[in-house]
Amino acid sequence: MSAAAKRKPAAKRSAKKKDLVFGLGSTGLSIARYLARNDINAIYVDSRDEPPGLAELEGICPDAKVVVGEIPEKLLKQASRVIASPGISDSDSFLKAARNSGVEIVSDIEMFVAEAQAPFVAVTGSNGKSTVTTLLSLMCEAAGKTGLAGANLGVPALDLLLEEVPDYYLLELSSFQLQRTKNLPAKVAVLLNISADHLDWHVSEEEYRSAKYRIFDQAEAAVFNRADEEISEHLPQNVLSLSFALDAPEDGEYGLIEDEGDIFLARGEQLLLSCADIALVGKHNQANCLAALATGQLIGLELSPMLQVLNEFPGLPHRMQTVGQHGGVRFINDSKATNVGAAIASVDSVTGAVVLIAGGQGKGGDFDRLATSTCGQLRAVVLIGEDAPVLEEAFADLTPTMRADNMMIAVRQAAEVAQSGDTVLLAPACASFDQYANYQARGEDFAGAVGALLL
Ligand code: UMA
Ligand code: ADP
Repeated sequence: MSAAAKRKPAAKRSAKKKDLVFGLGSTGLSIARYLARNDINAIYVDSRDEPPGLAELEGICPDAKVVVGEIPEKLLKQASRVIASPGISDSDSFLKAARNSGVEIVSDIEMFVAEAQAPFVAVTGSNGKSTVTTLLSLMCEAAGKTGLAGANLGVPALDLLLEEVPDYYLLELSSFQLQRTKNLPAKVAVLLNISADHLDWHVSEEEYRSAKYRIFDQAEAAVFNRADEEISEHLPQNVLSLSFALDAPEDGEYGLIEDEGDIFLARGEQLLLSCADIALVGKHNQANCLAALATGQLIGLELSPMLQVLNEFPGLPHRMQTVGQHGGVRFINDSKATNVGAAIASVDSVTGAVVLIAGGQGKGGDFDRLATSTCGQLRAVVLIGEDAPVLEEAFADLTPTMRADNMMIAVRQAAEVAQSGDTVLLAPACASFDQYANYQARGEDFAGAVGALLL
């Protein structure tokens, strides 16, 4: 079906009722750009009094109706459907009212899928999504294909349609986006791992996991983590699938093999690359590399350029980045470790004792698990942010804890307690929004504080 034919229902809808776009962050603006270039008039709403995208929205569609702050439910009478930003949870009162009135709620991903003129790879998981999506983008480039990466990472999905049609779209998808997307016929669906997260958005861990499994629903092929039995149980039947894990692989699957004292990434019995030659740090990143190789195989990328990428890519900013070294102590910024699973992987990937800086908005995370899994390696924990008391309780009797009012104090306290050979690691296990605009700002604050300390 042509793109114009597919758009027809939306154009028809606009004659009577309109799309109602809920949320004026980066997703909302990408939806506005998409609707404006298709001459579709919409209503724009945001529950914040001063949403971040307001001024830009005026430039995109100056005549559109915009409502901010309290959103009257009667607006739903004019709405053909609500296109909701991912950060707004289903428990939001306006979305509840929409559901009660029978107004359909959709995601920008649903709209993207209806328009995309190239196959797409969909990547999800609790952790490692951005790393794997970026590896795939670099691997495509190295292998002479075009791969456009976006969605939860960087460019919102609908803005990818502004670029020339690539060989593959590479979509990083969050559980929020997956939960609201019915139609997702991925060329390859990749599920990296699942550990509890976002329990302030999802009503239960079960709902969070179910959202992740949706990635497989209509996929042509799947890449999955065989170490998680529950993931294996949700694999679609009768589709091509490749597994990865950190154990020795069966024929054709991806894993690790030890050979003459070295550990290698391997496919079946074939040794591909020594782990010592991977630029990324940590066991979790070996898993990410294996997932990217399996996915690359399924989209027809040649092996040798893919391995070259693994040899060279040092990782994205704010993920296991060394930002300073002093008196035998290394300072690592892993601000993107925003949940318990990530922070455990982060501590595990460091050799020697760790002084951990953690805290922020806990999102209902299981901090007892964090404390018991890491305490053997921790010299101390410095706690920041609004959920510091909850973390303090979890670490009590296991690891010495300290509280810090800001990052500068946290870094100073951590440096004082660290001994030569230790690592001071920012892996907060929490979202940053109580103290910062985002995880990047938190990571920059940490790097700045380390820089000031070492002056
Ligand atoms: N909000 C309101 N009222 C509104 C609209 C939003 O209070 O009317 C709040 C939300 O509750 C949320 C915040 O504003 O706390 C931002 O939400 P949003 O969905 O409007 O944000 P966008 O700017 O559109 O960014 C979203 C993703 N954000 C979230 O899912 C929270 C971005 O992922 C994504 O890059 C972007 O769309 C483009 O697709 C960020 C993220 O933190 C990186 N994602 C989570 C994660 O990776 O853990 C899932
Ligand atoms: P996401 O996009 O899913 O948040 P990233 O690739 O940005 O994932 O990595 C975020 C953090 O998650 C990293 O800094 C690291 O602490 C942790 N992490 C990355 N990959 C994995 C993995 N495969 N398993 C567990 N933790 C991981």
